[in-house]
Amino acid sequence: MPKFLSKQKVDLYHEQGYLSPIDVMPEDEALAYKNRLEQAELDYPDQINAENRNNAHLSFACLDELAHHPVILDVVEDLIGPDISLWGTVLFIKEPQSAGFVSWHQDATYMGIKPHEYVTPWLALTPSNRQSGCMSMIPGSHAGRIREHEETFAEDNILTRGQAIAGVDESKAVDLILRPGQMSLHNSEIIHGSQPNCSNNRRIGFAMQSYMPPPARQVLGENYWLKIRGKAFPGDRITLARPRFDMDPGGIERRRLANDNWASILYQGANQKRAY
Ligand SMILES: O=C(O)CCC(=O)C(=O)O
Repeated sequence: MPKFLSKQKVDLYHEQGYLSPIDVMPEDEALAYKNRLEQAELDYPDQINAENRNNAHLSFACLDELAHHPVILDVVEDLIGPDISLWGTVLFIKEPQSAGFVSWHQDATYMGIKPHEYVTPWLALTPSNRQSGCMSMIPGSHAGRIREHEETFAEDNILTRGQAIAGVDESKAVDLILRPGQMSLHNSEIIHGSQPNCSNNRRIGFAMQSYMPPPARQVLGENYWLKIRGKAFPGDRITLARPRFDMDPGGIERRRLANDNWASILYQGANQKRAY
């Protein structure tokens, strides 16, 4: 019995490889989270910035709360079942009138996790639309295989390796337009990307990348996951923990551990490395 989604919506997610939009919270609540995040950026600029954008939920309470939001988790449970761990999070912030973009890619390519049955919710804290550089998906593209990615390391490409799939039929792309407080969810193999932010507002998205069901296993790097709901997974090596408050020293250390592990996974075999 689904907790939040209808059976039709669950089927639609599996058919097209994504689901959007889903109402998570009212706009004023999303604005309150945005304000807390922006205060944290002001108070700890070296801890949250374009280069230090990964796994901030391990040391900042507002992001930890979002990663445990009951609506997000009920939707995730409808898609992957009741035993859920979180691999990590990424703050995808595009500043007003900025050139940063995300090339067509499939998340599963460099995550070192098998099988690929995991899901990424992307929560908007500001309007995400064509002008501000929302995500676009190629419906059904998860049903094939992992495509070849060229590692461009292009300056304005905000992916780790600037990895890009060539020859995507862009006429099939669907824009995921979200108001603050809405989320999309996408499958780890779907081809997706986003354009620069041409608006005068920040485009802030919080990607919970990704929630894992028990069959998922880290086959590259260490198995550092945060237990979220249900039973622990057999073989979990280090279970990360929630921060007790912003900049909890234990949380900072666990974030460092998780980020170092990510870097060793995401850049494995790459001939260049960036700061994120
Ligand atoms: O925020 C973006 O524009 C891209 C995010 C993305 O690629 C992802 O969440 O997998």
